[in-house]
Amino acid sequence: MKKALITGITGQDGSYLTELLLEKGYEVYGIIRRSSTFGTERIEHLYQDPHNHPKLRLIYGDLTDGGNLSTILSDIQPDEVYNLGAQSHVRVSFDQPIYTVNVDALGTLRLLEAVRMMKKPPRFYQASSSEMYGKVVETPQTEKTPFYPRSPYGCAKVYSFWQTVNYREAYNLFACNGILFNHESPRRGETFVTRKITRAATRIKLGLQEKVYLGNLDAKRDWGFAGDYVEAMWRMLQADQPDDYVVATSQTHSVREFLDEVFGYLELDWEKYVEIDPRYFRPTEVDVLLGDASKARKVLGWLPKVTMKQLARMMVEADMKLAQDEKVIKEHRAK
Ligand code: NAP
Ligand code: G4F
Repeated sequence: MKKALITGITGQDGSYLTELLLEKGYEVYGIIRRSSTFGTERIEHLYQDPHNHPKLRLIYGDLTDGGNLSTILSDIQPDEVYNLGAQSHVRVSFDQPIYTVNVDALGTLRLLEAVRMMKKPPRFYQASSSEMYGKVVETPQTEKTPFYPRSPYGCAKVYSFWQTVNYREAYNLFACNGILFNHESPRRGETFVTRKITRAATRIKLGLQEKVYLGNLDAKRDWGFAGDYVEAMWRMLQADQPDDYVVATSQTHSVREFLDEVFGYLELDWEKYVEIDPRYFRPTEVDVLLGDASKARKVLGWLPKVTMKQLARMMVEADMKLAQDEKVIKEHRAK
């Protein structure tokens, strides 16, 4: 039975990847951070399922603690390591640049060092990002497009990208970068724009909220479904050779178009409910991202299955259930 270790297991991608690896018969180990609340909602259904015992195990750790990462690796001796842990919010990285770099850049280096020190180093996946292209120098973006990051987050991810390449070349590690374009799901964090919109629109539809405050509506993103994208991560670590791959849908849409799709599906006119709040503008913005995933298609046989329109509807339907539950609770309290 193969063993995988995942940092960021409690996040959106960590939860989908855990599902995928358990289905494939892996023993999955996840690093979680100690906090005063649980924070394991996204993997609760997997953890509570008796079929997964003892195949899913959670261990306390943190990307800021290199000694702890080494201990975890030598205790588990995993075959594959997926480094998904990060302070992943671009806007927040302007408020917390040093913390973001500590986790997203140095955290990767700490983990790579722990991997390198092992007698039998595991295969390594690094969660690289389309944010590295930033102020894009060509469209669409491929594995060969130069980086021009536009945020502390983007800069940290560029650092981790090159450390991963360097560890591959210097120490012959099987280390891969997945350059993933934006991917969303009903499990997306509620402060990212797609989920913020689907949460707000469904609550507005049920009379639970009146307005939603957003920033730049002209930004364009290549949005895919997280469930499709974790399959690409896994395929990278099963390939004959380690390499770097763009993972994207090759379609780009503006925030405005996403609003049209979501509010239109709910038969609402978003212009009546959306207000612009400059707090959500970024000091430097990434205006448009569009990926070319033809290498992943050719080498890994990977293709996205869900379009932006299907994704928006999937998220609306899930958030409508949440909003309905909230409405029942609200009405019950009012009695
Ligand atoms: P996410 O939902 O924000 O999850 C981030 C995960 O990292 C959480 O489990 C979080 O733990 C953990 N984490 C944060 N700080 C940590 C630390 N100091 N030590 C250990 N773990 C820490 O992010 P996601 O959307 O799943 O993305 C997964 C990875 O892919 C991230 O590295 C992100 O930067 C990258 N990425 C994402 C996208 C995208 O569109 N989603 C695109 C390209 C790249 P808590 O639950 O305790 O906070
Ligand atoms: O949803 P976002 O916050 O995602 P962003 O900045 O593209 O970053 C996400 O994707 C990256 C991959 O390219 C990941 F690496 C990263 O970890 C994260 O998952 O914002 C998308 C766009 C931006 O241009 C932003 O300015 O939406 C615009 N936007 C407009 N109003 C907003 C809002 N973004 C947020 N979060 N909140 C708003 O109210």
